[in-house]
Amino acid sequence: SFWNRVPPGFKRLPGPRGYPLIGNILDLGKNPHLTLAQMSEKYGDVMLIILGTRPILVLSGLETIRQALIKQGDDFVARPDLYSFQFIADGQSLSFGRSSKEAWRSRRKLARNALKIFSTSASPMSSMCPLEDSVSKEADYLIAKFQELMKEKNRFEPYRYLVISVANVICAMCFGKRYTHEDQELLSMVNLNNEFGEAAASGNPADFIPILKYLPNRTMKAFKDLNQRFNALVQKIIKEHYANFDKNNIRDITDSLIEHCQSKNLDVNANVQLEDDKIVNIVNDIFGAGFDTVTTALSWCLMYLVTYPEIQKKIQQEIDQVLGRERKPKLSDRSVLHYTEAFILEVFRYSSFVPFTIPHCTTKDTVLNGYAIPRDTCVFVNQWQVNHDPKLWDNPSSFNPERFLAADGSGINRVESEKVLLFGLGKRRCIGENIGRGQIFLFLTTLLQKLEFSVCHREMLDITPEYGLTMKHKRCEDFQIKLR
Ligand code: HEM
Ligand code: HJJ
Repeated sequence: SFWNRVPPGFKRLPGPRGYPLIGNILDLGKNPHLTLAQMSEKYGDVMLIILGTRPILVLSGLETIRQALIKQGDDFVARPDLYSFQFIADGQSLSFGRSSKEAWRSRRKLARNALKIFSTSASPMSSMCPLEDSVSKEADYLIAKFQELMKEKNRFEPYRYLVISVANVICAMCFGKRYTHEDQELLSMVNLNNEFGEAAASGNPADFIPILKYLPNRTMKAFKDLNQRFNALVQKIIKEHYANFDKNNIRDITDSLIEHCQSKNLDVNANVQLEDDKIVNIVNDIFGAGFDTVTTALSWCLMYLVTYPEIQKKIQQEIDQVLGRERKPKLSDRSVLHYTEAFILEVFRYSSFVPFTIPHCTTKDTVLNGYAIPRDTCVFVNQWQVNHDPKLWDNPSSFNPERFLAADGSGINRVESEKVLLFGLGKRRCIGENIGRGQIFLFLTTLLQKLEFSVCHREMLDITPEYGLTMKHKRCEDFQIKLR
């Protein structure tokens, strides 16, 4: 194969030897992010593994990843054609799909614009920004719900309620709609045990071992079902939007995408013509990414708050000092609540709950760190490795928010905070980063201003991440709250 014929003048890509037909798939084990981080110590920042019979380039090290995704961004901008991705939004997903570069670029731009209009830019109707408005409302409902649950059962599992509250924020932006905590239609979609993240994770065996497509496979079955239900729900909501569409009253992101479909026919300069459904189904990705990532992040925040009560106290002291007990947090408070920001950054770094980016793919033959890399090579980017690299961090395995505070007490240490890699980099980097960070900050501060979190059996807390596109912890039924 190509891989045995290294072009003259180039080094052979380093990596472990694999078995015939399966390559290194069994070497990955249950925690590919840990295994590949460990392997990178031996083989370096650019290494080659084989999954099934497919060569995979694995990137580690912040500088190497910056070189690939930023400086050589065009060479690494595509997505590979993986089996599991064809089930996401019928293979038409903005994030996982393989449309032409031009089509992807204009869809990405549409998505960014829509997000900007319906998140943080002030609407003419309200003096507040929609994100602040909507998180404030949902967090208040959540506080009331937690109190109710304490009265009924004296302990509860928070994820199941958190996910509805977070989904409601993105639902308001996408669909102008909100659901109750008991709504079965939404719950069946969002209150899952990572059926999406398991199948969409880097290194899913079904993507690399052809025969697994034909054998019964619980992960893939659940994944296909979920995507079908997800698409059906979004399609239904889109239909309703078409039925009541009024171009003089654009209510939400779905309306703004429909409006674009109707006006694009006049846009003779557009370099690509997208079909209408490829425009409107952008909401699939925004909604899916929007609830899953933010809920996971907040859920990790709660786990670390109850694991480290003294850290929770410090955050609350900062909130008391800056906001007091009554004033609602605003996005602008992010620049003042330094310790809270440091805590969120440390949750991002330490949990690294998005251990790999979505896989990338090379668009042409290229060279990275002196290694020749052919066109159409699948690339895994190990974010977890960067966030735990002993070359970058003091004591990477200790949970310590203070590492992000500037020594002179002036705020967040920019150099340290910019080393945290969780949203990808370059042309494919997350388009929801600002909304995600903002929403996490607003939920967390609103909850901690009013509530103190604890668990009844702290010695039994299990905060081991379970591998996936987004990593979750086991559900914990032992949460308790006290009104402050
Ligand atoms: C892509 C992380 C929140 C929308 C990504 C990627 C990562 C990521 C790692 C892949 C980058 C790559 O492939 O190189 C996160 C984290 C979040 C978050 C950690 C929260 C803490 C959000 C939110 C939205 C969103 C709130 C939407 C409102 C997207 C989309 C893509 C993406 C559409 C695909 C971009 C593309 O392929 O061009 N995100 N995300 N994300 N994210 Fe996020
Ligand atoms: C989805 C399209 C979905 C989820 C999530 C749970 C789009 C975390 C990283 C990137 C975020 C990008 C996206 C994540 C998944 C979709 C998306 C769809 C169902 C889902 C690295 O978003 O049709 O269905 O269930």
